[in-house]
Amino acid sequence: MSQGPSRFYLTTPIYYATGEPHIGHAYTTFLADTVARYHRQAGLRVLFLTGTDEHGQKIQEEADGRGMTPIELCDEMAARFEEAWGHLDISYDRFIRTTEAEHVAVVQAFLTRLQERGLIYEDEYSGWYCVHEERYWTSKDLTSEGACPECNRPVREIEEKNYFFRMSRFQEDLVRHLEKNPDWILPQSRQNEVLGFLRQPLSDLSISRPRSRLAWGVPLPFDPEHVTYVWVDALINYVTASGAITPEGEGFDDVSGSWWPADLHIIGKDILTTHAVYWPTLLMGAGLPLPRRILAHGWWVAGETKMSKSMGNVVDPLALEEEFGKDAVRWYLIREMPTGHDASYTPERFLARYEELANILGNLASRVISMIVRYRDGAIPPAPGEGLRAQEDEARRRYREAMEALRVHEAMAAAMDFAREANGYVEQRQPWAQAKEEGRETELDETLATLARALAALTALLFPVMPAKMEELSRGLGLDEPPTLDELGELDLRGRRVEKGAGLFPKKPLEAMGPSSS
Ligand code: ME8
Repeated sequence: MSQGPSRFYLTTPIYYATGEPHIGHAYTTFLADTVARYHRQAGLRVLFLTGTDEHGQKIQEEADGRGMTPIELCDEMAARFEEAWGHLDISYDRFIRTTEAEHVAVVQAFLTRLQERGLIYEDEYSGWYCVHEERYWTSKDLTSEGACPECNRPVREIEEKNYFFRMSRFQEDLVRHLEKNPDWILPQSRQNEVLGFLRQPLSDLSISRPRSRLAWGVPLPFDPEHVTYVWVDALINYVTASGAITPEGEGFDDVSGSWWPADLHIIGKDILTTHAVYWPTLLMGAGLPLPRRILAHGWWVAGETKMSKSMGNVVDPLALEEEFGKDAVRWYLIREMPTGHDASYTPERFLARYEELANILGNLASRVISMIVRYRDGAIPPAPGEGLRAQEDEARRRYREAMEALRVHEAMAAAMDFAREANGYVEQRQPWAQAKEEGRETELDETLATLARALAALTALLFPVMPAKMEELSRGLGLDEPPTLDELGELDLRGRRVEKGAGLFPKKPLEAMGPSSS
């Protein structure tokens, strides 16, 4: 069904069902959506997975605090995420919830497999636990104040019987895998970080909690008095959704015919260790192939500080969307953050990126369509339209190269540079002068055909990041939908009727950013 180069399986993290989707979740999900749409446009069959992480102490405590049962909270939050993603045009193929029966069965099958291979043992655990990160820490991991090294929150001391996975056995195999695949984790700095981490001896991984302390989880198949550690449960979602393992536990020895292994896990850098150390060693333990690539992107900060719910400084993407439209929010987040690095959210930068859309792309589209209406009665002239062909080819080359290397912001910059060149071409050709002077009809035809073609190329390049606006623009050019990059080669626009729209990106004042911007 889904082996070989004609398929692409990509995932986002599954987000905790404890709070509303915020701009950080939206960024990861937009990035994945852009990559998914790019691959679909290139003719690949795509499985794009997202979902919610619904077990563990964090969920249990949040539900208790709200006077709800955990499943009531999860039902409400999963619906909230699905609604937000639907609203923001996320083209996911599968939304997984870790409370689904199929997933619970696959987690149990996975653990049974590890158990049968002699990789699970029982021992006393004593150490520290951070509920917010759902992570175990040793004393030497903690900050000098004795807090969680990841989020700086207080940690709890734990002493209990746990089951452990023999993660340490796979340390050497993992180092070898990283050395053999220098681009396994992008950006490179994250790959180095993981290699650095693996210079210390790797300990075994606690994979369970006693039911007496935490009931909200997947019972261990070999000891129902314990539930599965939520990170182990959560990571396995990627295999569940691939269809590799049946609920009866079949499939470990042959994943062909399923979507496994994933081509790309997109995550934030906060969850690098769980994805680049726990996950591959668990897969090695189960005898399953590893994901082909991991992209660990950077962090959105507000001014100088990390954006987080507890800091009260998270930006609500849906509020921005109401004022500026979803594609402007998608554009800002994808274009502004150099993929893999941190970026700071400011209302001024948001507006600057919006103006880029309005002044360069929106302006080009409205000028070109208006001139075709005024000078050629709304029909794209039957001229070759080759005036910007070299620039277009170069933009496509840069765009493809950047997308394949997952430098998505650079791909978008290449598209926008091409729009700038098209505006420059208008200035240089001066179609209004060509229209006024006798005998320049052929020249004017060529100018307008070239510009119409440039716009069509822009709809192809920008569709993955701004699907709704690029569909609107392609309809304005008399096309049913944006062409794919491959279709551009043979695109014939001659005689197509253009249509003036309402303006793609209406001008907005700074005040539109809300009170915080003044
Ligand atoms: O960690 N900037 O879920 P989560 C950029 N359930 N990205 C951000 C961000 C920010 N300020 N804040 C959040 C979990 N993110 C686990 C995952 S996967 C098997 C289990 C994004 O709800 C980023 O992708 O805390 C980060 O990795 C993810 O949200 C964490 O989401």
